[in-house]
Parts: sequence; structure tokens; C-alpha cells
Amino acid sequence: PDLFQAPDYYNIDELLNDEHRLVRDAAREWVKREVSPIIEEYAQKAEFPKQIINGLAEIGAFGPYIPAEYGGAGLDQISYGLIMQEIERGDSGVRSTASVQSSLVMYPIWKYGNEAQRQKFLPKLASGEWMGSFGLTEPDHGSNPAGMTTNFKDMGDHYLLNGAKMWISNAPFCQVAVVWAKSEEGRIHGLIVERGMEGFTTPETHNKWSLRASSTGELIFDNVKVPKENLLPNKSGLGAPLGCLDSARYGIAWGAIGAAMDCYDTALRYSKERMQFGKPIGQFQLQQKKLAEMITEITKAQLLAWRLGVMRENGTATSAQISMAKRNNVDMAITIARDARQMLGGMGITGEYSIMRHSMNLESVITYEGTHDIHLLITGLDITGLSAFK
Ligand code: TGC
Ligand code: FAD
Repeated sequence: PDLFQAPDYYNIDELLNDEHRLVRDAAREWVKREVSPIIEEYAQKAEFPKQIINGLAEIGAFGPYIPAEYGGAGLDQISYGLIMQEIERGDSGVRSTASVQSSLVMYPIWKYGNEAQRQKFLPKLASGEWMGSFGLTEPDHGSNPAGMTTNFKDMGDHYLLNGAKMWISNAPFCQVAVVWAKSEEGRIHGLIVERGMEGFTTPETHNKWSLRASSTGELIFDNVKVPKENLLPNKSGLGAPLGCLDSARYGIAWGAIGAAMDCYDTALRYSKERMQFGKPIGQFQLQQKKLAEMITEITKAQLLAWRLGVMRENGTATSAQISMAKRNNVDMAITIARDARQMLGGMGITGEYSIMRHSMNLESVITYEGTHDIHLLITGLDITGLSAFK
């Protein structure tokens, strides 16, 4: 059984309203019931558990903050964050699937799409009937998406799309892909590419040691005819995909707390049960130091995420503030995962416990949605006004 007990050292529950707690508890119960019992097996066999798609939709994980008129859950930013926290407590790969669907596929269609596109795509994405992917990264352009070479030409009655995207979450089974490509004038636009369009393929990426329960692949466009009505009309330029990343990175700042909580809770319980030298290992100062630092860092990360959520909700959070939270909280989680794994000794490397899986997953989380170093440079730019990228 999943014995997880969420730490709340500073009584952060008091900062939440009834709806937040309700949404959080429903997600927590669902993860215990539907994710924890199966996720290790799926990670071991490197497969996304498709049977959880309906459940993800039911707990509001697909478009938590998208208005109900489009099938979204119509929740606020704190509820969105709490759902991500609970899902990532189960597995970062499952949270990735939800992040991509919500913030990288539904968000751009909602914000940059027209009414017909919203009506056509959002309800089916919210229910999980259709799954989406987001193609920004290319084989030769990761941290610097402005250099992308994927492009489309205006052929009169349609666009002709060519190029390739790499490292795309959900790609192998997506029904729709929001793809960022350059026009003949070199301006970046978002196009909705649908499975079945001729010349569009999505080969899976194999042999990952991280995020194994999430399906990753390529998006390849070989003279794909994209109907003109599939171009997102209301925003273009690099700021369009980066705006989606703001929303996803905010969710990751919360999600990482979930992974860290699970590692801490597991290590704490183990430290009280595991006897060495005639004592529980939790009685040794070196192990207490690890646990005490973990709960301190989790508490700081919770406060950062909560405050950022309040600022997101009232529309004042800056992209640089989001970068700080994503970077800090993922780094916090990966450090805790590593220390927690050591506390379990040999047992820590097995699939009997979730820690090694979290630890490996977080290697992707610290890389995608902007690497650890890129986010540091975004903070550097924000405080000095000097860009290290240009
Ligand atoms: P720069 O000149 O700074 O900006 C270009 C334009 O964009 C605007 N902008 C933003 N707008 C909205 N939100 C943001 N966060 C923004 N950041 C910048 C900016 O104002 C400007 O607008 P305008 O109107 O003046 O043109 O761009 P740059 O080329 O110098 O690049 C900056 C840099 C390096 C920070 C950016 O390229 C970056 O963030 N790189 C990291 C790439 C990245 O995060 N890729 C993620 C791919 S998706 C993914 O990983 C999904 S994982 C899936 C999962 O969760 O499972
Ligand atoms: P690079 O950009 O080549 O970076 C290599 C190293 O160089 C990094 O350490 C980086 O920090 C450093 N570096 C780069 N530029 C600088 C600089 N200016 N100064 C200092 N250091 C620098 N992308 C999508 O579009 N959609 C997805 O759904 C998606 N899902 C993903 C899922 C997984 C499992 C993974 C691993 C990645 C995913 N990505 C996705 C891609 C991800 O966003 C990129 O991997 C990431 O942005 C880094 O790009 P890169 O791998 O090309 O590394």
C-alpha cells in the first residue's frame, strides 16, 4: 500500500482555501489508488500507462485553469500547482503528460487560437479523448529555440511544413501537435498538426534511463500539407512558445515539491524502521542532518511556489520569477532524491521504493523546460540587464 503522508512543516494548509484542499486531496487519493500501484512496473518496461488518461481528466489535470466552457476545470493557479504536486508525487513522467496537455497544448490553443480552434480541440483535449504534444526543440536547437529551422511555406490554399522536432513528450501517441515553425519571413508561428496528415510521423525515442513512464519521440514533417485554419492566429514570435513555457514551468515548480515530498517521506519512515548498530538509523546524527535539511528545503520551496501562485493569479508574476522557482525547486528535489536514496542503503537502488525512479526522472526535469543553467542566466539577465545569450 501507498503509505505516503505529506509533510506540512509550516502549516501551509492554512494558506489554502477549501477548494484548493479539496482538489489537492482528490488528486492525492487518485494517485495513491491508480498511479502508485502500477507506476514502477510501467517505468521498468518503459511504457506510458494509457489507462490512467481518464483518471487524469477526472481530477482536472488536463487544463486545470482552462475555463469550463471549453471543458477545462476552471480552477485557479494554486489549484493547478497542487494538482501538479500530487501527480509528480507519483511520477514526474505522469506529470509531464499532464503539463504538456495543459500548458503546452491547451494553453496556446486557448490563448493564441481562434474560437473555432478552441471549440474543435479544447473539449477533446480536456477529456483526454485526444492527447497533444508540443514541438519546440529540434535536434540542433534546444536551449536556443530561436535558431529553429522547421519552416512552412504559403501554398495559397494550405501551408507546406518541413523539418523535425526532437525530445517531444507524448509525441508517439499524440493526436494533435502544436508545432512551432518559421514562415518564409522567418517569423515563428504555432501550427496545429493532426495525426493522419500525410508526411507527419512520430517515431519513439528508446533507451531512456529517465522519465521511462513517459513516452518521448520525434515529430517529423516531410512536406506536410497543413490547412490554413490550423495556424494559431493571435500571437507569433518566440514570445508565443515562451509564454506557454511560463505556464508549464510554474507547474513544474510545484511538481518538483511532490517528488521531493515522496523521497523525504519514504526516507523518514525507513529511518525509523531500519536498525543498525542496535538503533534505528534515524537516531544517528548524520541521518538526522539529511532529514532536517530535506524538510527545511521542502518548506522553502513550498513557500516559493505558493507565493508565485498568488502572483500568477493576480497577473503580476514575471517570467524571471517563474525561472527562479523552476530552477530552485527542481534542484531542491534532485538533491533530496539523492540523499534519500543513500539513506535507504542498498534498498534505495531497487524498485521496491520510489526514490531511484524519482532521482532518475528529475534528471530530465532539471533539463527540460529550460536547463538549470539557462534559468540561472535568465535570473542573471533580470538582475543585471545584461544578456549572456546575445
Ligand atoms: P529573447 O530575445 O529573450 O526573447 C524573445 C521574445 O520572447 C519574449 N520572452 C518571453 N515571452 C513570454 N514568456 C517568456 N518566458 C519570455 N521570455 C522572453 C521576449 O520579450 C521577446 O519578445 P519580443 O516581442 O521582444 O520579440 O529570446 P532569446 O532568443 O535570447 O532566448 C532567451 C532564452 C534562452 C531564455 C529562451 O530561448 C529559453 O528559455 N530557452 C530555453 C528553451 C526551453 O525552455 N525549451 C523548452 C522546450 S519545451 C519542453 O521542454 C517541454 S518538457 C515537457 C514536459 O513538461 O514534460
Ligand atoms: P543544449 O541546449 O544543447 O544544452 C547542452 C548544455 O549546454 C546544457 O547544460 C545547457 O545548460 C548548456 N548551455 C546551452 N546554452 C548555454 C549558454 N548560453 N550558456 C551556458 N550554458 C549553455 N522539448 C519540446 O519542445 N517539447 C517537449 O515535449 C519536450 N519534452 C522533453 C522530454 C524529455 C524527457 C527531455 C529530456 C527533453 C524534452 N524536451 C522537449 C527538450 C528540452 O526542452 C531540451 O532538452 C532542453 O531545452 C535542452 O536542450 P538540449 O537538450 O538541446 O541541450
